[in-house]
Amino acid sequence: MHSVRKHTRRLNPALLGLVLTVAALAASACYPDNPQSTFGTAGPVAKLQADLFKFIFWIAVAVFVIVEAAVIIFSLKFRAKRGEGLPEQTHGNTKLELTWTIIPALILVAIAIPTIKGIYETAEPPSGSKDVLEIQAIGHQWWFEFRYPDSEVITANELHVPTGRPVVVKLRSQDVIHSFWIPKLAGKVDMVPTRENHLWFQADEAGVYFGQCAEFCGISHAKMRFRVIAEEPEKYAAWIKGMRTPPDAPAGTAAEGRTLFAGNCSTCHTSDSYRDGAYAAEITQQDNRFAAWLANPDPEGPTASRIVSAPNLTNFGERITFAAGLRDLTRDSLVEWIRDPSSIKQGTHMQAHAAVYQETDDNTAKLTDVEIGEIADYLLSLKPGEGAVVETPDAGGATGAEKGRQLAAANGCTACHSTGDNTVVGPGWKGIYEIAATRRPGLSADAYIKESIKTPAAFLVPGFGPIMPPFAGLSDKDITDIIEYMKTLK
Ligand code: HEC
Ligand code: HEC
Ligand SMILES: [Cu+2]
Repeated sequence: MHSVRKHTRRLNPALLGLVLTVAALAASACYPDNPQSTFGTAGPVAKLQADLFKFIFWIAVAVFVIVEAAVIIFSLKFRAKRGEGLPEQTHGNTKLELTWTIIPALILVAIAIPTIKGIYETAEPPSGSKDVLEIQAIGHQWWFEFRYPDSEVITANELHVPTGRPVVVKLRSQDVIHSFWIPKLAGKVDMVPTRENHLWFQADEAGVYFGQCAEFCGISHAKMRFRVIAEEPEKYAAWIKGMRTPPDAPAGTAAEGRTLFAGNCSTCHTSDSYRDGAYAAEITQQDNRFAAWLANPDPEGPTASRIVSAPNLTNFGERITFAAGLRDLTRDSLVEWIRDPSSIKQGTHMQAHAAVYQETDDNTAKLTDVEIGEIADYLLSLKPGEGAVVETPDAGGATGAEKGRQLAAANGCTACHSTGDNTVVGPGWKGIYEIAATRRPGLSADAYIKESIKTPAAFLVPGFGPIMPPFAGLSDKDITDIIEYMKTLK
């Protein structure tokens, strides 16, 4: 007993070493060159936040040193001495109490002033800044979607921004609460379903910055990352132009891959947002899916159906990473992902919902190695081609049946409906106009088709479930064009 007590009283050098090592390791995360360190700031917003942190930190250090020093000095100086009785008992000291109330109040005021100023300065770019770029970021389990409304570009997980230009990011979520954070540039601000938050930042220097979801959002929360690619304005403009340029037709294995992709992957993934009208169509489709879920929440989450929101893969071959910043984009890593997404990221909605992973023993893709390689080759071939840029936006052009055909493709109708009489997900559209006239007594073919599009649940074709999302965003004119197109499908 005696020896044990003696032992614990001495400082154990091994333990001290361990504590110091762990502390040093933890502190090394603050090293400014670390990709997620908030100290190596690369723009005005992050700098403001870091400066405020340092200001408060040094005040806290001063308070700590003064208080601890007083505690030590007083306990040494006034400690009980042998033979002394109780010290003199006093109660209250107005002067002292006023002092230690006023000093902390002054310290809090000193902290509050720059903090409140900072809240305003991080909310909006300085007034008078011109040429502010607006981007929309949407959180999904477990990836980030980025939309550029001015250029009608949609992409995922890699946010391209021009250097030296303020960027306002509108933040939303289509499932749970996420948080948007780019340690070296700005953050964090929550992405909350059904409401819009925003933040702004500016990248002063070109570079690749790490982003991370900073609000626990499910099993793969830690694997929900992204990259900010800040580049000189000319390079940024070239990237936007590239995103509006279709790739050249794939050849060889990539051409085989395109067919496999269309059959297995394109129900969820869009890969052609350069097409006229594709930007609006993709957003309408997603918003409808989310609105339908909000109106009638499924306990399994907004992704209970077979079609879930998925990253837009337009010109995917240009990306440097994928799977929400988890892997560098290489053929090998892509093959690994397609074969078994959970080997890279657990719980993806891709593996949980895509037909190609269902009903196998280990949930790996029902595709041969050759087929998986072909799909990877196709995805890697998606780069801006030699063809012309598709100018944004073009409302004119096609009318009537041709416009209807384009609308059906752009809105994803053709992902579920074939033009033959076979079932893909919904009934085939062969002879649909004649069939429509007979479906609901009292409803004309036109009225029935309109109802089917706006409120599909009002009547279910026998043998089918309530899978079709409502397309509330289509105008009467659009529906007339779709009906014109349906009349041609005899
Ligand atoms: C049921 C809908 C669905 C289907 C079908 C589907 N995916 Fe996905 N895919 C997703 C979702 C959701 C994600 C995002 C996963 C994550 O990061 O959590 C994703 C992510 C990806 C990514 C990474 C994208 C990025 O921006 O980093 C690639 C590449 C990909 N899928 C390829 C495919 C291929 C190839 C197929 C066909 C074999 C396929 N997907 C089928 C839903 C789907
Ligand atoms: C997610 C798959 C899916 C998508 C996308 C989809 N539909 Fe459907 N559609 C269905 C299913 C399933 C049915 C049958 C059940 C029902 O009546 O709702 C159906 C039924 C219909 C019907 C009635 C068919 C009949 O034989 O009576 C019409 C018309 C229709 N869809 C039009 C469209 C149009 C136009 C679009 C695009 C704007 C579209 N659908 C998009 C799945 C889909
Ligand atoms: Cu998240």
